[in-house]
Amino acid sequence: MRETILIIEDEADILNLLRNLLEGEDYNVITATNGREGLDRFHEHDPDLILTDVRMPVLDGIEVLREVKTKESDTEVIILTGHSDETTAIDCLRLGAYDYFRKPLEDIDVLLAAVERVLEKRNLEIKNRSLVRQLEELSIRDPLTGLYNYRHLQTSLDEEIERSRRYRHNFFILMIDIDHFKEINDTHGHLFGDFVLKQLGEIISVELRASDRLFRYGGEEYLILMNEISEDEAVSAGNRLMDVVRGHTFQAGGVCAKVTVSMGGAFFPTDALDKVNLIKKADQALYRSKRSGRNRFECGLDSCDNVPRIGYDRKLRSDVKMASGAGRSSG
Ligand code: GH3
Ligand code: MG
Ligand code: MG
Ligand code: MG
Repeated sequence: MRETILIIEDEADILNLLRNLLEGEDYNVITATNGREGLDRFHEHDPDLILTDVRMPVLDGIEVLREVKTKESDTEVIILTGHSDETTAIDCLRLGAYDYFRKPLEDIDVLLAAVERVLEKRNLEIKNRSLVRQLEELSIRDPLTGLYNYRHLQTSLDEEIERSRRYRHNFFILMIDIDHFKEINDTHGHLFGDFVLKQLGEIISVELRASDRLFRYGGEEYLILMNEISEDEAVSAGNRLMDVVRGHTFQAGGVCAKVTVSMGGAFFPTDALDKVNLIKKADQALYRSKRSGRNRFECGLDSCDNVPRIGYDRKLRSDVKMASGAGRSSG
């Protein structure tokens, strides 16, 4: 790809010399004759490099440099100065210019080498940054399903608890475990099992709001983090997910299978005030779903053990609330 270089220079002969030179090296060259015009070109074209004079009418090169460097742009700047501007040139380096050259430009090859070098450096930096981003992204994903992984769940929960405490928000976690998944593997093979894990992640994702986050919690376990949600909304979301899974048929390689899931949910802060206990509450609710026959959704009620553990149904839930007098706040 051809790099774009913006030359800002008020002396026409220097401007033309540089333009011819850089075009000769196959760069895409744009020009401006003062700092104001130069900044306009900069905003329009987002050039890779700016070669700018210092002393110019309307707006000088220092101001151009300042503006470019405050814009978090990747644009590099090389300064062209008159002989008397040595201290200015050094100031420019401090402000983030890559290099400076004195006019008249005596050794054009040195300037061209600097242009080549700074563009190489810039491209390398951009590539590195994108690699770092890719690595960061990989480190928070589960390779099979592409969902967020267990490690990312831990940091996300820490952050969510922090935020919810500060802004007095509540949030909900929903743990999902596939029922008798071992049988899927045993009957149809591990590859088909992998396919089910992946596709289940996909059909759950479709149902979620943009602000919900879905994690692969473990082997055949998922966890959804739903923020700023009322208990009623969370219960409907959970019930909807149960129905979506019940209604789905997994089909691949001539095999057709249906699965069910058991789910357990817990609210912050009504069910627990910290991460460990919140996960424990959801896990206990999930365990109750399993124990009462699977293919069910339960929520972590307050730890009072005389409260009957009832399958999650909106009406039953409010009956439980009234009967137990637990006085949980919702919303
Ligand atoms: P339950 O209803 O009690 O949850 O029964 P289950 O069979 O789902 O639970 P169990 O914990 O006995 O078995 C989970 C199975 O999930 C066993 C394990 O081989 C399988 N599993 C875990 N991770 C993967 C994976 O990445 N791919 C496949 N195909 N299977 C996996
Ligand atoms: Mg000038
Ligand atoms: Mg399990
Ligand atoms: Mg299971």
